[in-house]
Amino acid sequence: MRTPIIAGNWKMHKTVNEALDYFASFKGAAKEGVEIVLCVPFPALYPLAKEAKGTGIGIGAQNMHFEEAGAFTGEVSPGMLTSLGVEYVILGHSERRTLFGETDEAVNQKVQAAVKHGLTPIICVGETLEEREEDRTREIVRDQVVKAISGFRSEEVKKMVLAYEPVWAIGSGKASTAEDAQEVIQFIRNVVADQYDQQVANEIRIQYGGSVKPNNIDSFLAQPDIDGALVGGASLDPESFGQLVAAAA
Ligand code: G2H
Repeated sequence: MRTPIIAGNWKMHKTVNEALDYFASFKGAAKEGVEIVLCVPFPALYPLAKEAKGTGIGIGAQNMHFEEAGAFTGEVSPGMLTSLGVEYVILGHSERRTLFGETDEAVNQKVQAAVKHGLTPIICVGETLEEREEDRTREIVRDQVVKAISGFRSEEVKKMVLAYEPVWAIGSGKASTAEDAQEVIQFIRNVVADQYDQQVANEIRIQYGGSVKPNNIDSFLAQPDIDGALVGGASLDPESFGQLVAAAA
């Protein structure tokens, strides 16, 4: 019932030429029944959005400011993204939260701005290793989800994408087990049901992210509440990312 969504998060990798070379070999990977998104660094957005037209592959940014315009040196607004043909934006990635001080309140403001501009937000939540060891995973994740998605209409929430990314699994090669990820993602779905209603919870897509690779993606996709993956390292190579897309088709 929910279309799986496989999103690549290139983080701060690839020049424009490298991005174009990648896209040339990747574009044939588009498959029926799976939504594919490439979230690339700002300079590559325009050239890739132009190339991606009509291929069935969506292009996303990895961050943005929530204001329309103004004296915010170094920032990019939602309207600037949509003017390039960008359709998605990752918000609240743990690297933004920990390295750049992004708060839950800022994430909520960014989600509001994304929705207003018709961008699909991919909202990341997840606990640190310390929080997991203190048995606070549910409390942390619940708090992040509630704050990020508060103040919307049900119709808007249904179209959002959530990504559960345990911080300890990011780029560490140490993925969560599929069963543990399922448990937390089912919990997140219940949080959405509490905040809105069961129908919204049934329709919103929730990805797993954190060291997803071609050799472990099947176990995640086999879980009833996991609707795809947000992939960092393994999205940098067009062949492995193509394998991840094929696994979801
Ligand atoms: C988590 C993920 C992409 P990786 O940050 O969002 O990265 O797959 O390299 O763990």
